[in-house]
Amino acid sequence: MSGLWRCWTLLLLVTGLSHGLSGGMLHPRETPTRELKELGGIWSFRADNSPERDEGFRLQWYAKWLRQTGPVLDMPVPASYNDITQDIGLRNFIGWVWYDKEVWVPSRWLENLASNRIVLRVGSAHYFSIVWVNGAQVTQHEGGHLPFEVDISNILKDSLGCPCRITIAVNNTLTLNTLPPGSIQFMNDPTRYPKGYFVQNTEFDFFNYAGIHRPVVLYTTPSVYIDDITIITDIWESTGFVRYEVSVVGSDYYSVAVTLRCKLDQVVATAQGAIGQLKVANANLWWPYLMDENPGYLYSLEVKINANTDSGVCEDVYTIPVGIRTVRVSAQQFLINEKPFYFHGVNKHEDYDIRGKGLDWSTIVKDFNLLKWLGANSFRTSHYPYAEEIMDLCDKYGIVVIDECPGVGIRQPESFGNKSLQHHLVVMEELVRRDKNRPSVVMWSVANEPASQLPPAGYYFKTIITHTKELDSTRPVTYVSNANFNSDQGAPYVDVICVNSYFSWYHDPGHLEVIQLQLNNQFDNWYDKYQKPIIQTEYGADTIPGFHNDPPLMFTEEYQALVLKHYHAVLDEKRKNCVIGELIWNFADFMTVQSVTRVVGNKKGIFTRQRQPKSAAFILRDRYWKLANSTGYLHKLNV
Ligand code: BDP
Repeated sequence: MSGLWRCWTLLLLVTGLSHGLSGGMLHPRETPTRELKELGGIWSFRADNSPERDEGFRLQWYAKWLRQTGPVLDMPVPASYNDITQDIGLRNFIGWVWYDKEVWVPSRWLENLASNRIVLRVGSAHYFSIVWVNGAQVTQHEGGHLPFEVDISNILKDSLGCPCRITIAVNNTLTLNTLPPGSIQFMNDPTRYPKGYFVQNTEFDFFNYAGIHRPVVLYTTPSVYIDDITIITDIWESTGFVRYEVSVVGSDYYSVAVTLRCKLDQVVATAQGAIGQLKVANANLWWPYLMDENPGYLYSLEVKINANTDSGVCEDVYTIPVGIRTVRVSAQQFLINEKPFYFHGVNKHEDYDIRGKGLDWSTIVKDFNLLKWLGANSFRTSHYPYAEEIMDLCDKYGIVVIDECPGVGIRQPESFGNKSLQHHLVVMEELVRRDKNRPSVVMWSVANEPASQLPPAGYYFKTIITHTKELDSTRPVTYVSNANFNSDQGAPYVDVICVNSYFSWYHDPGHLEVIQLQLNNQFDNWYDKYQKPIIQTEYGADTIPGFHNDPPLMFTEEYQALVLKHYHAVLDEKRKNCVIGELIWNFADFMTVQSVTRVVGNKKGIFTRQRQPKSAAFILRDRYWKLANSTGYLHKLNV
């Protein structure tokens, strides 16, 4: 076992991962009682290139400014570090990298620590993170796509007048028990590889970008504060119901008042108490994009608490958007507000050119504009949870989301063992905790293309799906399969069958003429066996923009267009009974590991990585608007 590996495993043992979550994970917002300070921008950065990747820990890089430990780079946050420099070594780096930043915490925050808390929150950092403030370790987190936070008030109590040093070490090493899984392979043949040479193997098809990917912020709350809010909505005739539960930390003696306002800021309902229900007469429902002239209608729920503390009355206010809608699955339909919903959308990636997976507002807004242009009403967060900033816009625009956890590439038997399972359960807890109140999220996906034909997959997926339903009884749960319908062990437990297939690409490459036969059989087989609605969650073809050939050849724009047309012919027949959706693979080209089947990344996008359309984008656009029209809602929009 090498040092790198040991370093990683030991850390997990020493620090002891906690299972079962406590507390909420509300998105930090400014309110009359809360302030927020963004810590984005340039951070100091240093990769630990020591053979064991342990120099930073041995020499305690967290105990001083990183620049005092050796040479540092300027690194943007949020961003992946891989493509920022010209250094191929950093692009492919595996192990610990270190970030630090000097932060001035506002004096008034520090002067009010008796009645206020200061919380440090990281939107996401890939994959394992340890955080120090002024040299003291304050938290750690496993998992690259979900937020974590820590109350740092105590550490800061003597910091008035001094800058504060925030240090974050991030390790991108994946093991067979991480999500996604991966493994380090040491190349021990001295005639072919230098001493200590290793590579990281993964079984998922996107580049393992790493670093601090989402915003790092400091925010305040009063010492008695709203820790979590859970909202469940229902509809009866024209009345909407908003059930809420507020959890408060810091005191047992408090009162809760909630106020629901419509878009015009008028109060539509109020209630008192930590648990309750609001009734909204003639409710404006939350509808998906293209199903109503006002898609994504959001009310706003203001939660206000008052508590008696030693230092007087303490008030906290938090406001959360609320979409009133229901979701239900029948044998042949996916119903939103009891109306059949057909998913015509895309799979995406968080993949933004040189920023890698770092949050980037321009790309986010451009992508939503392209989705609207395309007439897409939905996407799957393939293959990991996306930034909260993206999810906010899905809620706002009515873009329906299948919210997928990072359970991608679960292919090795060890990744179905108890250790992996326990971690997967925690990840689902974190995901549901973060996204449970989002109207746009209509289904959870616990995995993509696992080796679900393996015997332990049955127990594994039964356990995860059952647990997810216990966490959230209001949404269906699925995972995405590419296994044979007869041998898939987890399919009995899903609510919707989600299948990926690449006929005429990975199977029978070049043979467009077999698509329709094979696709018909695929749907018939799954439906006959399970009588559950089916989504074609992936289909597509790699296409180099500007490559043309007629008759169509693989990799040309003509070939991609024809793959789509053959799939669409079958989908049009099957959506009359069992098929409830189609999601193209992929919205845009994206970066992958280097391999002989990837030409500077995966080229199955209907848009390039720079978001320019290939021919297929126009075909899909034509189709999606027609599909929207056929649902009968579009006439209201006059389009
Ligand atoms: C599917 C995977 C997806 C890949 C795609 C492809 O789910 O992540 O990118 O194939 O190969 O099997 O393009």
